[in-house]
Amino acid sequence: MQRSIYIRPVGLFPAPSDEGDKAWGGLPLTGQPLRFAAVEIIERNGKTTIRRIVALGEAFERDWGRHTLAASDLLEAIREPRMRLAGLSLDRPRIMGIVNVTPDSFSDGGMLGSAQDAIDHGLRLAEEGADILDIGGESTRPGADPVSLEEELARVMPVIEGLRARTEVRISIDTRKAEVMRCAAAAGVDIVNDVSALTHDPQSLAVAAETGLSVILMHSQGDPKTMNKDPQYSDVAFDVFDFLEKRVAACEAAGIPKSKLVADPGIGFGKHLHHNVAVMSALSLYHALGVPVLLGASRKKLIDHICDVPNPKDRVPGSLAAALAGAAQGVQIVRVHDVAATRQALAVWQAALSGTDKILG
Ligand code: 7PJ
Repeated sequence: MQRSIYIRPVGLFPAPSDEGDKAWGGLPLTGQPLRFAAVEIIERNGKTTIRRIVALGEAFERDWGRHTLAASDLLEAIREPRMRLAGLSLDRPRIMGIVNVTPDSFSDGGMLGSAQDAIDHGLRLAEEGADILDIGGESTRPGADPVSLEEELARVMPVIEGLRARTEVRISIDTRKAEVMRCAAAAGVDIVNDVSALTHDPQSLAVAAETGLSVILMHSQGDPKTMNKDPQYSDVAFDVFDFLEKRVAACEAAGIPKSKLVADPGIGFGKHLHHNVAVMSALSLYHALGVPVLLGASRKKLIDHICDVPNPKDRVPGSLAAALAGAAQGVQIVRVHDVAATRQALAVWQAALSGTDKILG
């Protein structure tokens, strides 16, 4: 099912969130020290999409006819402060550091061959300022082969156990398998990160609910092996919104409250370059889902497509630009390989934006 109206906050500017709701001063965005000055209203009918930017005053005064209820729900979702995620406040951009435990992972594959290396890597990222460590044992990069349950457990469990014993930092498990979610939860992870948004494994919705953990729902089209061959969308940014909205509803129906969910448009997952940049330029749209938004663009192929950098290790500057572009649209979590560099970039961006050095803790 397709929505017929979407609302995207635009004109984001820094402001304390406790200032009251003066329309002329913009409206607060998801409880962050950011406000939005206007909204883009998108009306969609089949293949036709009409987009226009209107000032807040006009958005409120106008008669939206049959769209009125939908429009006010979306606006409410955009403004509402987000709850803490696994205890983490989301009033400033949080950094998720990537800990790959896959011999074939595309950007640091092979480097973290042993569990001890992965644990050391995770501890280093925590020291560099990661708020969350994302541990993954199944490479989901385009073209990757699936991994058996036994192999995936053998890769991730020692790393989860090792890190849990040594750091207080939140840990997420990047998996599509219900059994991995169950074992990881028992070993003390805080968050489930599923690139299939709990669609790959028929058990995963129930198991994720049973664990009581927070869940990151990522959009993807097709399976990793073939997903980037010929992805099809009617209008990618909005098709992704519709998918994520449905997955949020499915989670709520399964007993996972909205306050435990995060939405991620899934850069590079069943998307060509023009799809990826369309999604990146529309990121603030996803605040209307009413849950925190995560962006994962670190060292991804889109940076190569834009700038011709075949080696993922050379894509750090592009990754930082992507993280800042996300932060500028109010994204609450960025998933990155280069934690120290991202932290530095976000801190300077925030200081320059707000005129104070007191924002980033
Ligand atoms: C993502 C992910 C992402 C979330 C991977 C890579 C490929 N999980 N797992 N979002 N990407 N939530 O790191 O390039 O973008 S694996």
